[in-house]
Amino acid sequence: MRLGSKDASVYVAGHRGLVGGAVVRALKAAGFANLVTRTSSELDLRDSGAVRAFFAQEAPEYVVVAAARVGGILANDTYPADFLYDNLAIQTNVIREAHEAGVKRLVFLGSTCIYPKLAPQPLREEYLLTAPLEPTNQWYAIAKIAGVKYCEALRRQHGADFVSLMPTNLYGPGDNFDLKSSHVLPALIRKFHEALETGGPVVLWGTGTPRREFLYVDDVASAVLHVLNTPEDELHQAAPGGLLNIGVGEDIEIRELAALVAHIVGYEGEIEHDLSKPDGTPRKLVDVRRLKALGWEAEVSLQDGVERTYRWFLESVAGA
Ligand code: GFB
Repeated sequence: MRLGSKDASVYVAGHRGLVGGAVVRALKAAGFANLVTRTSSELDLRDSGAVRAFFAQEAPEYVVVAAARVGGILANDTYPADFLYDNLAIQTNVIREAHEAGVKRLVFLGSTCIYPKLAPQPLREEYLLTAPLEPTNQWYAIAKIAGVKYCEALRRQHGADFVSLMPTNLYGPGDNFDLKSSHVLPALIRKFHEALETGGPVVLWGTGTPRREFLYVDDVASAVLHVLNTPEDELHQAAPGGLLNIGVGEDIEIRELAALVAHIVGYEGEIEHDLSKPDGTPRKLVDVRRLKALGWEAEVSLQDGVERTYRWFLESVAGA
């Protein structure tokens, strides 16, 4: 059932993360005051008993599952067991207990790495499970596919109004800027910023030829709100299995992204490549027709989003 009244209680799992934080900001800005949150030290979402007790106590009406173990290509490749187990445990507990507690609508967030490595572009929702995955993040992808399928199974078996949203690569204020575990965009902001001091060179991982699509985190939050607000029949017609992509509809080569970030930061020195690091999937541009048909579109351009994120980095990370 769609989110109607501003008094509805909404549980945002993972509210301290990049996406969860943006969803909370967007809900508050839209006038929703009855928000339920827990930090990971207050509630370990991998603990099924604790999650059950939490749902019994709070009985939220709506749930956004933005809690996950996430990271860039190297973190995914280095900690496969953690990425697989933590994500399976978190999402299984939250989705199951939300269903048991009679939650009216649940939005499960994943990533477009659920689609096959060499799937045709742009990636349509129906390409799920049609070919092998990208090896570096297959562990994370398999966990997220299980979450998508669990929501779909609950819809099918019990009529649960649970949907899955798969955003493309995300970035924005609140991102992880740690060079070992981060995604490419925050890594490049940090590397170019630090190279202003050291003089460079800046070292990019891989060949720089893979293409990626980048979505500003406030746009994801607006998509989540849009889906929470969409009437059931429209939502089910647009996304029969309950799966929807979120993206901007255009991508960019990593080396072009590096040039853009260098320009915004003001770095003019050398750029080198570390070819011992993986490239990952060559391309993952998403098809956003389903969400567009429901009336949603991304608003923040890459240039604008990187500028905003660099400002946040200067205030909150570099200046901290
Ligand atoms: O963002 P990223 O780590 O993850 O890397 P994926 C994207 C591309 O940027 C890869 C290159 O081709 C990297 O080799 N790259 C260049 C760098 N320099 C850097 C750098 O300094 N740091 C990083 N991190 N990359 C992740 C998945 O894949 O995307 C996750 O592993 C998830 O599971 C996420 O799906 C959205 O786009 O390759």
